[in-house]
Amino acid sequence: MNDLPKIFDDFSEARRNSFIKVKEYKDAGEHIVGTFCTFTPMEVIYAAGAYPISLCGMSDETIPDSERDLPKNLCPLIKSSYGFALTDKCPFTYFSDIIVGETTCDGKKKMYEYLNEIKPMHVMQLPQAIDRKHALSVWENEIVILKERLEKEFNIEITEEDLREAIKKCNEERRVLKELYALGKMCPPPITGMELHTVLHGASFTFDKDEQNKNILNMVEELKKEYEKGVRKVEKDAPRILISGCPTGGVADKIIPIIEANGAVVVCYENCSGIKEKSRLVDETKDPIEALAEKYLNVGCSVMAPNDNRIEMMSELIDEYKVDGVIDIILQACHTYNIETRRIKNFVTGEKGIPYMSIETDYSQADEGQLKTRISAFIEML
Ligand code: BJ8
Repeated sequence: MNDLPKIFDDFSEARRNSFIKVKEYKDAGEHIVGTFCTFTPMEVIYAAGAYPISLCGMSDETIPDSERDLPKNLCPLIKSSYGFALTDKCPFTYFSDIIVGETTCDGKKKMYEYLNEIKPMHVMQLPQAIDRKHALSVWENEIVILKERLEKEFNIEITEEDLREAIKKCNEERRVLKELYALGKMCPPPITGMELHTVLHGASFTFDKDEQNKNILNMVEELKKEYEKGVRKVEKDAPRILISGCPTGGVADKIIPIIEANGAVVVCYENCSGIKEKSRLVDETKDPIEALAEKYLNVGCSVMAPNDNRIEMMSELIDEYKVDGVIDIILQACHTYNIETRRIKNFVTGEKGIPYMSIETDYSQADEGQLKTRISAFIEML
């Protein structure tokens, strides 16, 4: 039986369904930990017997409320997230026992000071470069401090065994998601970029990871079977796009359909809504704290300076996914990604020899017309 339509539906409904789930979990006495970033070592949260959930705001609905406290000229992700907390409109924030953030960009870390007035916050002090010997030990210490905070908060003890179990569980999720990403390497891929985004987005709001893994593997198998039978969702010669830059949860519905309506296909998401954190596993053979520190410190985010990890990953992905063009999405007022565009553009057009475009956007629909014109001209050129 072909389960694909149901599986796609389940993933597209995952965020909404998790609004109900989160209440059920709370009612059953479970702990919820809100998160904001790919640098958060999720394993420590699972080891504490709690459930992590992303609190990144993805709509402009609460931005006017947030602007009572925050400047207008700030990244929409930060304003939206804070606005949802301020107005109690996000059930995930509402039900979080504690929120974990990191000192990534200036906007986020300063917003956390105000968020702390609404919810208990734990801010991890992230080193801003990995080319210092002490960076790893600083991050190891921060992971220990997070562990101790969760132990105190939930009145529990997190053992080495708990951490090892959690590492295995998260690695398993990464392995399964990599099977899904790998579909994008096929020419043409058996899944559209929008479908891929829907599944990845849904997966970030799923509590039951065993169920999620089963559904994704089932989906991958079904898609391959249909492909073998000759079913094609994407034209053979569709230009293949890699999306890079800021997290795209709040702008994907605006941008990806324009890309795909113009005949191209998104084959890979390099950003935090995609493969950035998933590609590298945590070493299961090492001391768990050291292994976690190594893994998360190497996330190729633009808040790191220099950020060679992003270049290395993009280089591999462009080759593996046979990418024809890169679209770098910058959320308005995100200085680190915005400044990094020059380096990314030079690398993509120079060393990799393929076209590149950057898009600066926000959560409103105001630039939709302009985006249609620019993206269609870019794709025509490929
Ligand atoms: S690891 S990309 S999730 S910091 S909030 S930096 S868009 S101005 S989200 Fe991020 Fe972690 Fe890095 Fe990933 Fe810019 Fe906005 Fe800051 Fe942002």
